[in-house]
Amino acid sequence: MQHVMEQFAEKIRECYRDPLDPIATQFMFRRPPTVGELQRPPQVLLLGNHSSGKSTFVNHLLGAGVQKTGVAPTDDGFTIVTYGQVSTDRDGPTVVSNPDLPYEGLRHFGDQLVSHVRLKLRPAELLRTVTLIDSPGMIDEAKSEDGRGYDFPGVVRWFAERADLVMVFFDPDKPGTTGETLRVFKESLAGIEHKLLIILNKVDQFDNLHDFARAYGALCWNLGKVVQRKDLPMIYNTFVPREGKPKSRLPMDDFEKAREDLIEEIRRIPTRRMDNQITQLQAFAERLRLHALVLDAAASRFRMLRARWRSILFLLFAALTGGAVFSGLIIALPAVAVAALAAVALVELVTLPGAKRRIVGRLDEIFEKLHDRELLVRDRAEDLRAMWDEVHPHAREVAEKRGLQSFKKMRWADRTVLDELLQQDIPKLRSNLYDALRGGPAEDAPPRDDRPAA
Ligand SMILES: Nc1nc2c(ncn2[C@@H]2O[C@H](COP(=O)(O)OP(=O)(O)O)[C@@H](O)[C@H]2O)c(=O)[nH]1
Ligand SMILES: [Mg+2]
Repeated sequence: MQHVMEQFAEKIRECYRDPLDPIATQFMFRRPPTVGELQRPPQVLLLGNHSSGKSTFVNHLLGAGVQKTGVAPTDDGFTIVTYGQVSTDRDGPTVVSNPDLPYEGLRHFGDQLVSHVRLKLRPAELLRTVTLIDSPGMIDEAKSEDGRGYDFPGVVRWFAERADLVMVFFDPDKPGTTGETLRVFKESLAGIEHKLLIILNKVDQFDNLHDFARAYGALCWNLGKVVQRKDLPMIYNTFVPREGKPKSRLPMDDFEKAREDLIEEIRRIPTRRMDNQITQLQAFAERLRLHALVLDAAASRFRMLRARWRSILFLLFAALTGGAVFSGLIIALPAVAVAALAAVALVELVTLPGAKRRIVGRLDEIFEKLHDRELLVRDRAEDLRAMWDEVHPHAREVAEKRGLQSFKKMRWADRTVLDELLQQDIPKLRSNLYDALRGGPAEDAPPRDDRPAA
């Protein structure tokens, strides 16, 4: 399976390399993800109150005592647990200064954070495909926020953006989202709700169903205030069995099942990641296409206008010179030359810049015109408009800063390749991925016709 996934990854990289990167450069669109970003191993970030059972869960997943656990706040750092044939630990400064590891970006959060980062290499099978990141417990008191000495929500955001799954643990003692947890939801997890898995952990601690229902209700109530989604995310109610501990009084079967589902989600990450990367590729290509088409159309409007003005000037100059020569008024030629120069200056310095500003101000109209047919289809119209709203500010900025005259005309071949990529290649890549997951033909399967053409 790993080999098949590697083939998909290579195809995705190929699409970025050609045609997307050259077109993105030509129209100054944002850069595609780097090879390093595309190749980084799938990651799971574990967040939650201190003592909510994150480290215990990590140990359970790996079947080994990798992380220290305990009721007292034993751990105040970020621990990256990844695959290594020999068990070794590396400290923060070594981790962030190693260019082969994808953690150099953490350096700008300062020495205080770096000294709280640790990398553990362990020979556990699961780590071959997934990297786990255990985090310091969030503290539910407002005043504790300054105590860490680094930007905690910022660091969480950094990890969360690069993770494929973010697990947020709550426990019976603190099913609320106050203090730091609230800040983290608002500042670090906004916009990545689709990666969140919410866990009400340690359910074996409840004495009765009534207590469980109260805690579950409190958690839902609190999440409703901070998670920006129309529906409530799925909550996994579970626990990690520990040796020698008394059995819970609640029937545990469903909670055991939830833990199995959770672990299955983690095992599925490599394929989920590939699916995400195809979605990311499609989103990039769709936005690049909009950006490039609109700027190209604006630039050609401007070029046409400029050509028209230049021919008017030329004709005017030719007519005046001809008139002067034919009517024998050679003496008037210097005056004609001065008038021509003044007209050229007026057009180049006033009229054309004004026209350029007007065209840049009308990108919306150009977008509407280019997509008039597509915009008649209702579902498509909403998506398209939302996408254009996202792309517009950058397109406008580029047009204002670079000037429309600097864009080379978009080649017809590039346009066709972009359309083919969106309408055929990417949907086919996705259906091939689904086929491969089902164990069917991985190569050159025809696109499934129930997938929407992009
Ligand atoms: N009853 C119960 N206790 C748990 C469970 N998971 C962890 N614990 C205990 O809770 C305490 C804190 O766990 P730990 O994993 O260190 O929490 P962390 O601070 O989130 O990493 C430890 O004493 C664990 O033994 C669980 O599912 N049920
Ligand atoms: Mg811990």
